[in-house]
Amino acid sequence: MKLRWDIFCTIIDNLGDVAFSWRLARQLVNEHGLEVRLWVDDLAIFSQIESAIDVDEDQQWLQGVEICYWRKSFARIEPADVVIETFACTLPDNYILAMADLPLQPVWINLEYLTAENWTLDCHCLPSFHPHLPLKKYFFFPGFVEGTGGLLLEKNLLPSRIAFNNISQDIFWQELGLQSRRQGELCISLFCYDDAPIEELLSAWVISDVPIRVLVPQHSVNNAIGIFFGVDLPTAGQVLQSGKLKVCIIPFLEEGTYEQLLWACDINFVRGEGSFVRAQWAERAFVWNIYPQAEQTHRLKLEAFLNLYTERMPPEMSAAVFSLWNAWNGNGQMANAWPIFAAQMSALTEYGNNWIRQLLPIGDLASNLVKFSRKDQI
Ligand code: TRH
Repeated sequence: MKLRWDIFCTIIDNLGDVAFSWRLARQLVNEHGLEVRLWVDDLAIFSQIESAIDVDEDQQWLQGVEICYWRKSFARIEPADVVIETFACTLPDNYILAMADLPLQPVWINLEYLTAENWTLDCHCLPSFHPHLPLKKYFFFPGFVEGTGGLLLEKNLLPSRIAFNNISQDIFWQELGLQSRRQGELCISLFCYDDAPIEELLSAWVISDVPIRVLVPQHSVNNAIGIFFGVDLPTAGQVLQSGKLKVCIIPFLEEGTYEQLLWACDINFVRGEGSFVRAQWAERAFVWNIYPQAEQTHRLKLEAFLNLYTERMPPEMSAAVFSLWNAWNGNGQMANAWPIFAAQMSALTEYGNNWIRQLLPIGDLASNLVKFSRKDQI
């Protein structure tokens, strides 16, 4: 009999949480043959990353996953064998009571946010006991080193990326309604938060030595781009030009197409968690805009990742990465940092391959979760 998993996801803001949960759910079905029910509390936001979602349906099947609308008034149901609460979302009370009533406790996992901070190694897989019910919940930390849960990586991702050759790239640009890239042109994708120093970055690009084509999937940052070029809010299809810089606004892409954008560009500016991880598998130079948190705790996260990612880099490459990433996250001058970073681009692409080889032995997050859920001691 197939093991049943329930994944619970609340959408706080943005798209990252649901994009992550949806990716995990599909991988558990496709690669591990599990029966997965995904509970999401906002189908409208979900439909922004998965256009096949019917926002009016409380229950629907998509790509082998049962998707359920997580209403506040949650009917009592039979819990699954493995229960995942993503990012410490709070499970419905009557679901928790139903878990406690089962003769065999489900494996209950709180799947945490991604961070490279060392303390996660001490907490990964630790149980926490419910104060008054016979239940325990395990903490599971995604991560970049052995002793963590690893990162989401589908079996076919790296082979698909390798198969994405020059011909596929040309087709990709055509389908976006854009010309193939010109000789010597630098292609950059841009996805970031509103508070990133966009104006400074665009100014540095305008005076670049080489032509730069920037692809911006439609999102809130378009406002800042419009202000920079002195035009009204730019929309998909618009191309804005100044000096060496050409900014192409493209639609917000379907997930698989966004993946190809990351593969087709030389440098990817990414944010949050999802695009940040996918940029690493793309094996390209990338720049991370971290999700801002209260009391600046994101600064520690940024520093922890930078230390780990640059650990095996030569000093000048590491300095270039530190300086641009810090500036992009509000701590430094983009004008100084950009040309130094750009000069390291080819070396960074090569380094991207070393980095992936460092990540692969950890195993992928979905497989690690499945292994953990089957462990005898649980
Ligand atoms: O949307 P985000 O800012 O999500 C964030 C983070 O996950 C953060 O950790 C979390 O706490 C916060 O939400 C609430 O950025 P992220 O994580 O990159 O998610 C965006 C998803 O959208 C990612 O899976 C890539 C995908 N995407 C597309 O499918 N098409 C596109 O065109 C673009 C730009 C992104």
